[in-house]
Amino acid sequence: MSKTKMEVLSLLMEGKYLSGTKIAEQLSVSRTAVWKNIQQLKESGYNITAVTNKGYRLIASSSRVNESLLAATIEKSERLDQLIYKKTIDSTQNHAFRILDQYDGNIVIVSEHQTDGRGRFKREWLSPDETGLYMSLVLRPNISNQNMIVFNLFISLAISEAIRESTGLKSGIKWPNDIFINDKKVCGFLTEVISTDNIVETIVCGIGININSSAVTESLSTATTIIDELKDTEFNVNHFIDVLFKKIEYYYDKFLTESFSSIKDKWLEQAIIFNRELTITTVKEKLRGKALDITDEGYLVILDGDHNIHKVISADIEI
Ligand code: BT5
Repeated sequence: MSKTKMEVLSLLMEGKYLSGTKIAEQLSVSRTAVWKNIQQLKESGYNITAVTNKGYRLIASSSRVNESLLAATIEKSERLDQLIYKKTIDSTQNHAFRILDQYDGNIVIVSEHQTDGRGRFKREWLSPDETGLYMSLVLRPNISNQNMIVFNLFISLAISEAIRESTGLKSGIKWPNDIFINDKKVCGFLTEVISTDNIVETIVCGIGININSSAVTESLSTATTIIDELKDTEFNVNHFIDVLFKKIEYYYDKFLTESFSSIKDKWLEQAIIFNRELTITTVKEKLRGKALDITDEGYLVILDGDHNIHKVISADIEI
């Protein structure tokens, strides 16, 4: 698909009416070029209507993942090379490990239903059908183990920014691997790596995002969904996916080329672990205290009740 066609599609993914003039302006192309690209998109099967005085609109269910829109999103990505979409799967994370040797380059596996979704430390990740977005990214960074430590900081900012930008909701980052809205978990992610001789060859990052309300998420008092939080405001999952992958790509690029300090201010702005009493469980100990800072190397600095400073690299945090 040509760059302009992908850009036109991307604008239309929001599901709203857009005039030819507006699209032409935003993409700095002529109105005729917009018209031609729309015709070609229609010929390739995209259902686009045109209404006088309103403009063009892409007709696609806004609550279900549309496979061809997802494919178009991945096709325009400069970092992601291969999409595997499965309506149902045991776990996108397990599938990633099964197939990662079959493809070179970066892969993304997306599903709408997992029968055996997992969190960290073999915990369960509830993934009922048609209620969430479950995906695993297989990335080949070729960096040292030391540089890997800050990966979750970049990914958490990508996810939280995508939620904020496409919904207007004030999501927040709960270090190390959750995204919260109104103090409830809307997304969890986990990062696993394959490394040899101190070099990370493969990252497998699994991301689970609760979209639609379900009996399962309702039964978890600590969980929420985007739709629950939005109440009656419209939400388009295909537009959200488009924004999410743009953010992931942007922050993955930054992760490869820049240090954490380049995004630290933005990250701190969205972090929800500061200025409150925390219970922190690491592999070594359980602490109560307050988070003071996060270092450029990705360590969280904790001040406990006895005024001792601890630097933790990974932990479970209760807020
Ligand atoms: C996580 O683990 O939060 C990482 C979850 C990663 C899930 C993705 S989905 C795509 C990919 N494929 C997989 O199989 N996994 C990844 P953790 O920090 O261990 O949190 C797990 C805990 O979150 C559980 O023990 C529950 O308390 C809670 N939980 C389970 N399902 C949830 C849900 N849908 N929403 C919110 N909280 C949930």
